[in-house]
Amino acid sequence: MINFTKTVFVKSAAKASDFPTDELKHIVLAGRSNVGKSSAINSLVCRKNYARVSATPGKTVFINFFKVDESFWLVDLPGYGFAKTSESERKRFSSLIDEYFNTQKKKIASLYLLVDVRHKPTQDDVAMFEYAKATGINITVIANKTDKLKKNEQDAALQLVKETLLLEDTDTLIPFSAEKSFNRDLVISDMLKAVQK
Ligand SMILES: Nc1nc2c(ncn2[C@@H]2O[C@H](COP(=O)(O)OP(=O)(O)OP(=O)(O)O)[C@@H](O)[C@H]2O)c(=O)[nH]1
Ligand SMILES: [Mg+2]
Repeated sequence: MINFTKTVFVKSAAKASDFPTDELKHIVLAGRSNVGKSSAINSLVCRKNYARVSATPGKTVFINFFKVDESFWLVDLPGYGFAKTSESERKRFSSLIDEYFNTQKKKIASLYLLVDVRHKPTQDDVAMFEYAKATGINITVIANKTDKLKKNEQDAALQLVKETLLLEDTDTLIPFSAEKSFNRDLVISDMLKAVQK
């Protein structure tokens, strides 16, 4: 059984030549800046402040590679859609992300698209979802920050995520809270299934 608490941070990649060259599979976390990708990694590995968590969004500007129990790569992509990022910075990391997908696609076991359960998914979220579908990348949607909603608000919020991303019955949507580690086990078992396939 792969043990998530045996995770080590290996490197931050600023360019394609920094990407891992081994054959281990990749589990990728993608989503808007501030949605909680780094926090989700902290929750999964049971450590606080392991993956960098920023109060100011747009801080993860490199692709961070964590190796889980010598078994697969957990990949923290820089968040998109942060308005205050300069045009040149935005271009730099969107080309970094493009390069990542173009060169690593075959190794991606699954992509986890994090969305903020409180908000309608953005155009960028829809584009990321469609990209994964069109490329044949296995995708799971994680609706993060459920702790910020009341129980009776959650169903409608999840429904809005489903409708906006045009999820089909075969797609997986997991309500999650990185803050409270709600559904951590479910996310982990989904990831392990993808890696072991
Ligand atoms: N209440 C609550 N806050 C959360 C949750 N997940 C993340 N946050 C907060 O949201 C903010 C952004 O979290 P990050 O994990 O840095 O987000 P990110 O997606 O890695 O952001 P970038 O690195 O900029 O792309 C931080 O203040 C977190 O504490 C959650 O499940 N619940
Ligand atoms: Mg981050």
